[in-house]
Amino acid sequence: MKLFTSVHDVANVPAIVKEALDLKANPFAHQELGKNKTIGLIFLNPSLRTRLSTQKAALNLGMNAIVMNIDKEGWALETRDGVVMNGTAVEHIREAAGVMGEYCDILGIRSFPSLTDKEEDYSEDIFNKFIKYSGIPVVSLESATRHPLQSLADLITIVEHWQAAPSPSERAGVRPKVVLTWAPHVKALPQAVPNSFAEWMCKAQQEGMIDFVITHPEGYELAEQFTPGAKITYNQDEALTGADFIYVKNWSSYHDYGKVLSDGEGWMMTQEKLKITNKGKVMHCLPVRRDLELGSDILDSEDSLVIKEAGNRVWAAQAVIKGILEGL
Ligand code: AN0
Ligand code: CP
Repeated sequence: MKLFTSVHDVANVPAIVKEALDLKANPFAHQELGKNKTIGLIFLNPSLRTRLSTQKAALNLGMNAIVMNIDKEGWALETRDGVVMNGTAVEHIREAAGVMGEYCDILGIRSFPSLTDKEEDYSEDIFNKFIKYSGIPVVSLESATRHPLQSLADLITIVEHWQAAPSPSERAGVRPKVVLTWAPHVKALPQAVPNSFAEWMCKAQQEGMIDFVITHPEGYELAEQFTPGAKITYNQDEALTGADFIYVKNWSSYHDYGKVLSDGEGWMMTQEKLKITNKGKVMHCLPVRRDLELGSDILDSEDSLVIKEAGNRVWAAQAVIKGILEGL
């Protein structure tokens, strides 16, 4: 693997899920693979999970990991071409990325969207410039439109919990129903997490691993390229009926780009709503706003997988970095 920007960079999705679960069972089996290799983790935005889990994954593979919060600690970057740099930007992305390529064997980049310019965000201009000018393999730590390490960890979590409980024989040959449900938020958030989750779940559905349903209020339709084969409904109750995994996430509007269209009254996930599911387990990528997106009655209960899900970020990152190291 030379790049990890979306599910399309993965040749075999069930195989990478299995690889991640094997790494979880045996984390230090490949410590020689990363010896004397360096991964640079560059954050243009805040992070807790992605930063710590990816660093830990690299260390488990014997790599050196260097981390930079470039938004706070680096020179202000100019990302546009053809501009005279007589403003506040000190350094151009061409030089900054080129230099990172000199120091590292693999680069991880987090770069959120502006949510003001849909065309620019969806062209992945900044992320693609890091790929172009660093000249080394790049892993997405969440780009403007996708968060593939999160989505892989989500799929790992679904597969592992479906296989394990309540009894493997009962579930043999049965596909879990996975529901992505929009939730309220006070801020305009990117579509990256739901785009990416949908893209991975649609692929998992094609592979016969799950059945996938998306529910959201009118106006929050995701870009169609991310949802091939998904069932999409405005009726949350209909979506939740019989659900085995409920993935809760807010996102801002794609069509009315970056806008919060309503306060989302009634869309928060609660224990009461779980009653119509199939003893559904609740997931969220975190960070989560308690009692706004998701009820604390769920977060503090056995129905929540959010901590285990975040734990699986390590194995997702380790499987991806291992795949890239093998191709170096
Ligand atoms: C970000 C988002 O929704 O993309 C990061 C999630 C991993 N969330 C927030 O900004 C709260
Ligand atoms: N889920 C996730 O990516 O969390 P962070 O933003 O804290 O990295």
